[in-house]
Amino acid sequence: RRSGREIDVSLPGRGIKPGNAHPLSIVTREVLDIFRGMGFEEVSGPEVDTDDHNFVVLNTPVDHPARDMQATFYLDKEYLLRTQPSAVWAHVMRNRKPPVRIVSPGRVFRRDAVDASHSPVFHQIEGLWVDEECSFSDLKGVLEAFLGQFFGPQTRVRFAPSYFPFTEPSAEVSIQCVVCGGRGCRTCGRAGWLEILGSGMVNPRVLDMVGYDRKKYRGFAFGVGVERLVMLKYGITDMRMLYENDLRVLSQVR
Ligand code: 2NL
Repeated sequence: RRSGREIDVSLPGRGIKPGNAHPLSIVTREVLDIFRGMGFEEVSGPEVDTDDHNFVVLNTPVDHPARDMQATFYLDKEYLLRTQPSAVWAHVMRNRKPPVRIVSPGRVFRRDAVDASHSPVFHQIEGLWVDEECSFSDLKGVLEAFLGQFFGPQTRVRFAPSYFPFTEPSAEVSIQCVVCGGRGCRTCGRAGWLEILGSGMVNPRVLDMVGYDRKKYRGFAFGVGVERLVMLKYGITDMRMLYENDLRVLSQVR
């Protein structure tokens, strides 16, 4: 009788579509759950930290060549946007004695140009286990268990020598390509293997710097890029899709 636009309460409602967590959040939780199952405790820290925590404690002093590759965002002489979540471990290790078994997720920052596989802001998860008995076989066992749970029990894992300032020896960890099964394709660059994790035995110099006795303790550490895991798990070929918040992409996940 008035405008003809009254609400017709007899019509069915429009319905509310349930939302879902962002793929980066889903995968981060999944990874943390797996490591929690192996006794790792989650520790997070600030995205702005000191040069000391981000670099010096991790055996990357001011004149170290590895600093060049990091192209870091400095806020002033002392503070910077962290380049790795393990910046928080300096606080943890200086305040507790081993055993320390922690895993740290977080946003990290590097001065990189954006393309299909690079972003100046991305996400990593790093883990650390320092104990009296903690060997390279423990490192292999823990990382194989993680990759088997994340990618499936049939996953083939490869360890190869590598270098990081904070670990010695270091190993890069690859899985057989989930796209081509190792035959060689675009995703794995015809190698048949995908590099997933960086890892190694904690450099004794890191133990010295946090006041741990290098004769009594040793440990291993690892780092994994969350974007990489998400892209492989969901078949996303351009990393920018994870930052554009396009529901046509995000609502396909779970
Ligand atoms: C990578 C490499 C890695 C670590 C991170 C670490 C931290 C401390 C001591 C020893 Cl305090 N290690 N972190 C070690 C090895 C590899 O990440 O390529 N991540 C995506």
